[in-house]
Amino acid sequence: MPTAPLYLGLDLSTQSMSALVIDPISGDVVAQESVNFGQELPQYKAPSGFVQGALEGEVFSSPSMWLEALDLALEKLSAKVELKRIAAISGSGQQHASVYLNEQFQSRLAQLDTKQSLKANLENGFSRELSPIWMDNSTHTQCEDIATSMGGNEQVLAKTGSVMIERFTGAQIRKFFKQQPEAYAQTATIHLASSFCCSVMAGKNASIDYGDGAGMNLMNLDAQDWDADLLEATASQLAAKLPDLKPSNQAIGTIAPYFVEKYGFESGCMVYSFSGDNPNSLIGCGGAQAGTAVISLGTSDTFFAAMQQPLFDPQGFGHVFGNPAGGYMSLICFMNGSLMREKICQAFHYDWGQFSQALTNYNSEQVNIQLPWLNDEITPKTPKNQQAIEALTQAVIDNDPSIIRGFIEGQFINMYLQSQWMGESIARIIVTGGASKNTQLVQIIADIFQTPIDRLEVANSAALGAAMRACQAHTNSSWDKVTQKFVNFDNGSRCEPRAYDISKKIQEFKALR
Ligand code: XUL
Repeated sequence: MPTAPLYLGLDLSTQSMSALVIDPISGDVVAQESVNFGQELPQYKAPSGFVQGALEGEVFSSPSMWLEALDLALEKLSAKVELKRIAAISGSGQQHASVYLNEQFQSRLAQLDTKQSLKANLENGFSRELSPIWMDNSTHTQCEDIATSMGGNEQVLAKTGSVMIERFTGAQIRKFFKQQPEAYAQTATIHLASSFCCSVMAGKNASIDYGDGAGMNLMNLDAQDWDADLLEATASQLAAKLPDLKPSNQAIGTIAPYFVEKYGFESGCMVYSFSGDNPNSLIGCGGAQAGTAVISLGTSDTFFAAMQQPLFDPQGFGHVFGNPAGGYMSLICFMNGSLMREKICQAFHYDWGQFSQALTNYNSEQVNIQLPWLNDEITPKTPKNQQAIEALTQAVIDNDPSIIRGFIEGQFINMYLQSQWMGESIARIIVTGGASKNTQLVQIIADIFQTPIDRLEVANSAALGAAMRACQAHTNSSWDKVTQKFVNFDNGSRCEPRAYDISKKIQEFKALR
């Protein structure tokens, strides 16, 4: 009996490289593998996948580490599934991260040698060893420069869907151009993490899709093309260094022979454009159409939803990206996500079980809402809050874990307030990411948003979304059909909203600021 084709989704996230394979006949995930950067590639000295730079606010990751992880992930996957059954591949990348390649990159890509690793093949292809990633907020000056050249942030917002944002790629490129002009001049191509990984899989330069491209402050949302004025305000010769912008279902080509010979893929296996992790998660969570919002509880927390028409956040903290299924998606990103929850857990020397208990066993009289900014926050832009830090220290001394609930309520009241500009009516929320396993925490979100919350069977919604995009592009199926087939909810785990006086809580929250 002939075997059915399978689809592969890759996910290059902050902390790991994952691979997930889906079967369109059964609708099941048939194999999953992941390489944790910190644990499996400790030589990069990046326990959580990133390193701090020498200057305040700089955060980098290593594209060589990503390449090593890609080889490793495919090697592990090939032991689990016959890779010749994969008909098409797509992928996902942490958003905004930029990769700087020299003249040699393209020719090296075209002749990858199977006797060497990807890292060794491409090692002389970079004009910058490290990539600034989304956690970098060192580009305040460059944001101001570009906004001023454009006649103000309102103009940038109207063109790109976001005001100038420190972690977005445009300001990062300008910083490189100004601070390392020679290395910038030697840069032939600038990729995003997503389009870099896609180029490697296809053995040739890939386009950037509208989903991830919109996170650069360089793409004109209306024209769906690079904005000439923004390119000029950012860095010289930039148009020549950027790949084309194309829809998310763009066919890039067949897989590079390297992967055929080394891991047993079929030479006809197609590679489709990669996209950002949030646009991929939108698809993987079944949010391709408006009405469903997604909350991703990862290193950062994000809130996003499909949008019929682009609508901008008047406060400037939110973003509009391309929806890989067509149209647009909104997004807000919070720095005080899991890193902040981990800080609280560590302060109390708790494990996650004890943390969850503190969220349920509480006396409502004792819970005081806290500002959730134990680290600097971007939504809204605010430095870490000394009062909150001191309150946490005091609660640990007093052994008063009720503050944990105060922090978590504060965290999601902030998310609720910051999501109000989106204007879509939300009938349900899907939560994904590591912390979505925590039922007590998810219940608090359901109460604050007064919306039922579902969880997926699959933990990695970005990799699932990427695999679904490969399947949709390859079979030309409707999004409804693909969503119905692959997006399965963990039925027993729905959280229905309970009574919650949101107006009173918002007043309490606002009084703290
Ligand atoms: C979104 C953002 C983060 C990264 C994390 O704007 O910066 O969610 O995509 O990978």
